Amino acid sequence: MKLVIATRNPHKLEEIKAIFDFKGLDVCTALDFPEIPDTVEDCDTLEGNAIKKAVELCQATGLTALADDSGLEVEALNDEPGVYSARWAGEGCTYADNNLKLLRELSGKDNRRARFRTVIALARPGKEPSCGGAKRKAKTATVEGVIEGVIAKALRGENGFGYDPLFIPEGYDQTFAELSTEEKNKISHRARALAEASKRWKHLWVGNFHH
Ligand code: ITT
Repeated sequence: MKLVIATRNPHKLEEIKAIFDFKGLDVCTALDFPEIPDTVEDCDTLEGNAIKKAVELCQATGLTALADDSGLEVEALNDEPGVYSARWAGEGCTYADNNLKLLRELSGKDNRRARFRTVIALARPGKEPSCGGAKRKAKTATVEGVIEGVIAKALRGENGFGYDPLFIPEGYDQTFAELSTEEKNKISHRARALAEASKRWKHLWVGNFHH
């Protein structure tokens, strides 16, 4: 079965490819379809955006599509930036801009608890309508992964991406950016969601040989 991963974020792709068991799958990514426009992530939930990304790519390619939408939820900020994590400091902002904004917003606050959440959506091609022109249908499902932690008082570490230099996972002293890639990929929100995805959906592409 051919599966397309609905992201052009190289950091996310690297993590997904390192964690997920793609045995039995012929895998490609949104980078293999440069002519297909990026999904506008305008839903107000991670789940909505993950489904939208997966469905659009599934419909455009006719392939089964897997999409990840992730965000950082900070308790003292009413779970912001959440679904707005990528562009929190403004359109075209960098990871550094977002991290500086986070430090600013939390300065003087005692509660630094936060969690990373990933929702993964799978969209499978449904039956194509017999007359041309109409969009292909898609069947969807989602799984989720969460890791709790706290926000550090200063940026630490060079690994990972995004808010990693500020996120200290529960039970650790180091930030995600100070842990090795292997260590992050064992415990992260994305790893947990991908483990669940593999458990839930593996039967779609592995086995069935004996039936
Ligand atoms: P795609 O939509 O193309 O997949 P994206 O960068 O927009 O890429 P998300 O919407 O899922 O990805 O993620 C929103 C932001 O959340 C992302 O830009 C990072 O700043 C942050 N983020 C997501 N996963 C992260 C992780 O594992 N570590 C640190 N920050 C992360």
